[in-house]
Amino acid sequence: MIPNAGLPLMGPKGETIYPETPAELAKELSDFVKEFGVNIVGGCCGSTPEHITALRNAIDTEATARARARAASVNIKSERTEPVPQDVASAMTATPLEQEPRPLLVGERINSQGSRKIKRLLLEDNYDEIMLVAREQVEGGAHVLDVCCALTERTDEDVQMRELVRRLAQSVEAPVMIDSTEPRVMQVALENYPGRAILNSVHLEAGRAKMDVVLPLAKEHGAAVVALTIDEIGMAKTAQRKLEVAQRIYGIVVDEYGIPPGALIFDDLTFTLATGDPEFSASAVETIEGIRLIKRELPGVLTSLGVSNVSFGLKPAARAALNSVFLHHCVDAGLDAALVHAKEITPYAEIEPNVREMCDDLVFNRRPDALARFIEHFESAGDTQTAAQGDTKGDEDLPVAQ
Ligand code: THG
Repeated sequence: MIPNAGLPLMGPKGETIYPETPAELAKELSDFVKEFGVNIVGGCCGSTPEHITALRNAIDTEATARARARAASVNIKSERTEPVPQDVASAMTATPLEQEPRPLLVGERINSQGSRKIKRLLLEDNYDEIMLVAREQVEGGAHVLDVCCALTERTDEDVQMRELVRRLAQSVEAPVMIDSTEPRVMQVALENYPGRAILNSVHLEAGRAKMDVVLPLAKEHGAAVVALTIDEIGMAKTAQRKLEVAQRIYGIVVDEYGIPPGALIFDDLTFTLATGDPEFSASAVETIEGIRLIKRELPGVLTSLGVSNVSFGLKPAARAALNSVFLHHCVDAGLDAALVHAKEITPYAEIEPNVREMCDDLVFNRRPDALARFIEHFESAGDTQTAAQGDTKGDEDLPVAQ
């Protein structure tokens, strides 16, 4: 509610007078906050800095009262108990994090560590061409764009990130996901992005210290947050451990910082199935079950995955098939968002039944020779099935070490 400071009156010289005092406006509006749980208040015509100061003071009192009531587990009248679905936003549009149908597709290509082409363009400060990659992804179906510009060759990640989010805000509709390990880079991005972004990511790898730096930024800017299921012991590998780490993170993000559960997105991590390492042969199943557990035990939160990780090291055609099949099963388990190369995702039903079955064998770890059969199939298929190959030429098609 953003009302005038009372109904305007005409003064003796014909001037407009708004009669409500700061105290009156503050009282009126804070009553709406207290009684009806109104979330946004402000002043319109006739309100002065004094009106807003009085309002702020009244609301702060109310916020403190609510926090006390919450701590004492008193359910005050206006407190909402149902998780509220959250949107993210660019300068042009709002995008629900909960897409119907799922998942929210997050374009993965603007990534200095996941694309040789982007790495080269960033080294050249060629932002115009990066914007073309951005638009191409949106045309290919991406709802949100992940943006990572970390480079070992440069020390100005914050400067490049600022330039990227400013340009993205002007030239693409899709909101951004800020992919950085540096809180300073996240801060610069949030301060320069005229929308509601997603931060990618927080975790507990070195304890909670970093979360205590990043979460206040998320709170200040209203950002949504991706949280990886990593703690001091390392990356959680079983579904149960993924849930345990997620529960601990939930306690910090939602209970302590008051970030809504609908703006907390758990990435329960997936590893490549391409190595044949027995330690990881059940990793995709654990990831799928982790998604199911997190969705069941932590109502209102969302889940996300860097889907392409599952196929690192395989040939492009094999990757496209495996990524698509894996994504399908994750979505079945409740996955809400997926970092993908949107245009290379093939609907499950359109994948050849024998390929689908080989992918299922590999994903669900159903037979010891699953990887060998899968690789063999794509070796013999040669390069005729490379419809989903990268969009670059020469060595830019080669895998990038992560
Ligand atoms: N979770 C979260 N964020 C993430 C990841 C995750 N961000 C980074 C990454 N993982 C997701 N992004 C990518 C980007 C590219 C690729 C995979 C994941 C990729 N690139 C090709 C390669 O390396 O072979 C293409 C290389 C090229 O074009 O040069 O596969 O898991 N929260």
